[in-house]
Amino acid sequence: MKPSRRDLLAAPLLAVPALSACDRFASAAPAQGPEALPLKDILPCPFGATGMTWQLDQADWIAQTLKHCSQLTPEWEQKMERTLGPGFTYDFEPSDRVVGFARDNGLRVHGHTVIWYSQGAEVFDDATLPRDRFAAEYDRYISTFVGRYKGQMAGWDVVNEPVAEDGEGLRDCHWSRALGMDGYMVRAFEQAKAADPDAVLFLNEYNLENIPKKGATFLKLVERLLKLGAPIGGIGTQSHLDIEIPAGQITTFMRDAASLGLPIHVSELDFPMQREGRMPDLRSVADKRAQQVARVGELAEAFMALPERQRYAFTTWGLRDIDSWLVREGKSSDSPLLLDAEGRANPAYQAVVAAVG
Ligand code: 9MR
Repeated sequence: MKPSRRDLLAAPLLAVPALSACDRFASAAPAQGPEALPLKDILPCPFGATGMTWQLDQADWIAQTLKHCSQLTPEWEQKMERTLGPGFTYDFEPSDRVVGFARDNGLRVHGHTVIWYSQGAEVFDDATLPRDRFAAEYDRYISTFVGRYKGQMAGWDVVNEPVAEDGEGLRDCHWSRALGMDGYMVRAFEQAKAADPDAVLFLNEYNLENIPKKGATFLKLVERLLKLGAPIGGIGTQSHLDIEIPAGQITTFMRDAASLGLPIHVSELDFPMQREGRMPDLRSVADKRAQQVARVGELAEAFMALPERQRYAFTTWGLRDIDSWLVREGKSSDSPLLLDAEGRANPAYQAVVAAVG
């Protein structure tokens, strides 16, 4: 006979009469890490994480953010999917809220992101919009948006993810089709520079450490754009780390990047133990954890070894595991960030602290 709902609800209490309520909860809880001292006090550079409007109403997120962070990156509010409406109308209100929160609490803000291949195609339709209107609206968007926060932003991801997925060349997109492959990027940097001359302007990309060819294509692109006169002021390496890459690969990329002499931003660090689309990993949790800690430690060491003027900031994409897009979207549940749900130190936190020395 199928148990009734009433039976099921009563069952746990009947099954474990010898355990107190406390014991039962304790056995289900994961091992807790040690207390995490404020990262902004430990790191020799700004420590950043992301913020979104709904988090501004959460007391625990605010407390942890103010404890650890000296910089904030809006995770979503500054993307065209939020800021740009039909007919080239703008709505910067959510962006204003995140920037205002940071300003009121003494955090510097890193803007993310102005021009991104994955955004804006519905309004900037390169098939129907005359080329001169496209170019005029492109300029107006960048100068209006960046100019709105003139003097308030530490830096901006002006162009995000321009390199092809596998690192073979650059991405074809509505921007490149209308304004030219290098042309759309040079133009975006020029517009941003004119709108806020003091902000550090970044070219931001992912998988640079994970796929050496992509790292090389990206650095060649930076060099070429600089020669073309683009006022690029910094390199953003998102560092959504693949913890399985060989030891040394991260260090090599960081050294190659550093040779350009620009400030570097570890801009979106996270490090899931199981990556989407991979075969299930049958190694023990301890083995995977050791691999995760080793790669995060390598990244932190390579970054901390940079000259001070090249360490723009060290930013994780979310502060605690529960703030991670990977956890929110069900892509990871295995501590992809430095702090656990309660703000205690995950093993990777210790690796970052050790890298500081
Ligand atoms: O974490 C972000 C998620 O909440 C958004 O839905 C998504 C689309 O706007 O973007 C995520 O952040 C991405 C970032 O902007 C660029 N690099 C990859 C990040 C993770 O997908």
